[in-house]
Amino acid sequence: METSGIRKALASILPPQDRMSEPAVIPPLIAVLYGPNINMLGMREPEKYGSATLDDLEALCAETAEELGLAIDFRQTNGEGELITWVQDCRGRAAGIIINPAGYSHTSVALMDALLAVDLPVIEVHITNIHRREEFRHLSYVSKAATGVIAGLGVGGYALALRAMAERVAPGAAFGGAPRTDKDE
Ligand code: DHK
Repeated sequence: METSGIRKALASILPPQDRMSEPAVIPPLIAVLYGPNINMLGMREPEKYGSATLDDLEALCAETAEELGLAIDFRQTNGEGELITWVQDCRGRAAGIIINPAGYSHTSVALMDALLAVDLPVIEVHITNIHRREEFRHLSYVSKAATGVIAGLGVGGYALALRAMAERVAPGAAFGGAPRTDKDE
């Protein structure tokens, strides 16, 4: 009996979990993390941050991730400790991190250390061009742990960040490894 015949015969007698099926490719998980005051997008200084809300941003990221074959875990917090814990939780769980650390970009050595510790591709995104703004915004500690930085392109910067991330982690991508499947581990 040829292979397809064996498969059909087995499929009819074995319980579903034992059948010889094609392995399903698991989409790489990207953590999309936001720091303080990003929950106020849309009402916060719209002349700088634009009119899109956090919900709009989530919809944009979800749509772009689906198109690229990525899974995303989208979260926002105002707390530095919580943001650091979320970064730590990415180790062994996520394939990459896209982060807008907001005000913590300019103050948090601890957040930089957490991003270095997890050893994942990191893309830092700022809605505004921090280099055209006050001098205290020009330094980002997080940039020292980032693979790349996008600043000043509005919320569209997150779609660009997801595309850049897909080039690194998606199955068969330019910088990616072999696809993970449900038969791994
Ligand atoms: C957002 C913030 O909340 C500021 O603290 C940063 C960043 C800039 C942004 O442009 O997305 O300085």
